[in-house]
Amino acid sequence: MTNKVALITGATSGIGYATAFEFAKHGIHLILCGRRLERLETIQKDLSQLTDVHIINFDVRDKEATFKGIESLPEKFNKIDILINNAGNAHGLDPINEGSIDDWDAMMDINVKGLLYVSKAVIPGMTKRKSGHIINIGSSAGKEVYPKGNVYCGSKHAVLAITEGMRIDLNPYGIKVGAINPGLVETEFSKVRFKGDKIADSVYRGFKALQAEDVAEVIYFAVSRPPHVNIADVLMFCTAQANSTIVKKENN
Ligand code: NDP
Ligand code: 8X3
Repeated sequence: MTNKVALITGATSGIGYATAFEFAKHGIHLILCGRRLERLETIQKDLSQLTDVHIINFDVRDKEATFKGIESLPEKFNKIDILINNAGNAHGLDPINEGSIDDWDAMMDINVKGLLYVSKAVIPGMTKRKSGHIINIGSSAGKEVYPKGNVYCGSKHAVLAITEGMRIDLNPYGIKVGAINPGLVETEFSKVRFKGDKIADSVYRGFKALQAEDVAEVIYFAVSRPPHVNIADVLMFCTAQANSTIVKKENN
């Protein structure tokens, strides 16, 4: 994998950061994206001991900044072999009749439209070179709708549909496309969803949730398969989780 270049969105925490670290261990050159510049700079400093790292600081909702950041990559990083569309979050957990429009906008704009903007900027290089690998981070919420999950589940169902569409349309170019869909992963996800620590701290209590590193290992497995193998779709849960609503907790 040495000398391959991977662009990872949402690399400042959770699954994106763990994937950056996993890729760095295997010598993959990294373009790391996110909104929190200080974190990007710290991660760049740390991972530069393992591989070459370039950072781009933009909000995936900002079309112009997204295109500008990706179009102005230095020569060494401008041939992207692997795109990990990971940036995203849930915002709120409310019945549809009580949901916040700002939360809905955030989820559709980041999880769906942001993924499209980044892909639109990266795909031309891949089609030109007739090679590349795109992994979209979906969710079990993209396969199953749970109570109050409405718009987040909708955004992740869209990610899965877009993944399948990409795989079909990019098939003539030999580009691999797949989705990795985790269940509950203990990251900053719930802090964002519930706007702070109070509720978030209880989400992963009483069972061992997936850790970001567990997902990163599966992502690395997918990108390190031989040229004829494409991992098209993975659903992964922690052992305690059976589906979106059934989780075996210690006090059950
Ligand atoms: P985190 O909150 O830890 O990480 C989210 C990442 O996305 C951060 O790096 C954040 O960076 C970035 N991000 C969020 N909004 C934007 C934006 N507008 N522009 C650019 N970057 C953004 O959560 P996870 O690691 O858990 O989430 C990563 C992905 O995994 C998401 O797509 C999520 O839906 C999915 N997922 C998570 C699960 C879970 O239970 N945790 C389960 C299944 C899927 P910054 O704030 O610096 O911009
Ligand atoms: C994150 C998993 O169950 O919180 O995508 O929606 S869940």
